[in-house]
Amino acid sequence: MAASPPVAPANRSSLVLFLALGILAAAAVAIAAVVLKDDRPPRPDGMVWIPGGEFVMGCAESQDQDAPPHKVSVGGFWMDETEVTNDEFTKFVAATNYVTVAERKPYPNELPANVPAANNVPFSAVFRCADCDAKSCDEENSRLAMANKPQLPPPWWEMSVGASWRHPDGAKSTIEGKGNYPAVHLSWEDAASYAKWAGKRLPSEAEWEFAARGGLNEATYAWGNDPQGKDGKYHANTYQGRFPATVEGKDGFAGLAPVRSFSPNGYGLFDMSGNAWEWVQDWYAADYYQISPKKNPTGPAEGSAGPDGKPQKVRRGGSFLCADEYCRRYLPGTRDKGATDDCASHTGFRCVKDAK
Ligand SMILES: [Ca+2]
Repeated sequence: MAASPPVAPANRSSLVLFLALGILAAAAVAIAAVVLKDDRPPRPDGMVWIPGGEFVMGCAESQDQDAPPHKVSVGGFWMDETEVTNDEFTKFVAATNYVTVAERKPYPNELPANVPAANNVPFSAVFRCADCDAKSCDEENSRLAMANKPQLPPPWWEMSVGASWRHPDGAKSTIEGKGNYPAVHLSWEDAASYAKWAGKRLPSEAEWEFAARGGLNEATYAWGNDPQGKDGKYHANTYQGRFPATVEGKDGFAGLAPVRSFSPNGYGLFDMSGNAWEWVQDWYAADYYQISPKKNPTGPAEGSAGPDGKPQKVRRGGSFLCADEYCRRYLPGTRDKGATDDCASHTGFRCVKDAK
């Protein structure tokens, strides 16, 4: 039987070269793994990393609750790229059978003596306006405030029976085909319940504003200093036209828009200006910016009372109803507030998550 032929010298040197290249390639992979090592956990789905840092919080053009602008720093955190959508909120409700505040009877235990039983039905506030006049509403409320009397709710809010996140424009409307729209008619209580279920939390007010500015410290808008609509460019879903009666929709939307309809800010976040208001964790006090700590402020210990006597939480970012002539609270340094059971067709939220 013939012996196996010896390996030819030429084949032997090819083998050595092949082995050497293999060792070099393995070393390169090992070095790259060390150099590119990232201590952060993997990116949670639908969230972006907000690096944290120092910024000027508040609004330079404001004289009241948004003043004075003051330096604040926050740590890094993950934040939802978009407002929580109808598809996302549907998953939460399917998993938990959660019933939102807008879907509950307002007086579950005991009716006040002046409320007929037939009126104890779930409702929420829907923006509805045929011939409202913002100027006369403001004038009337100024007169009532001067007389030390309770102010009237603006006439463009209809207390709509059956309106909820499932029926955003009233009982007969649906969210069919609107899975990628922000979920609205959600109270602070609803937002906090969702966040807990999702293993997330609501942002502090300072975290929210740091994120909204997208790294453009002290810019007027979340996208820089060019006003909304300059040269026909729209950066956010706000209100064009004579508020509240004549909506022109020049930005492409007369009402809510699907999330991601406008360009993201510098951190990759969508709709931090406009579209839907977003609840944050902090209680509200009008004078908080005068006494806020500089590092990771988390708001006052309790909320100041609103018109109905209930303590209020902060909400941020403005909505599709922000009109320059009436309300510029889509600016990143401005604020609004409401009781923990307030719900309306322009309010939703988004969540954040700590890096563990
Ligand atoms: Ca928003």
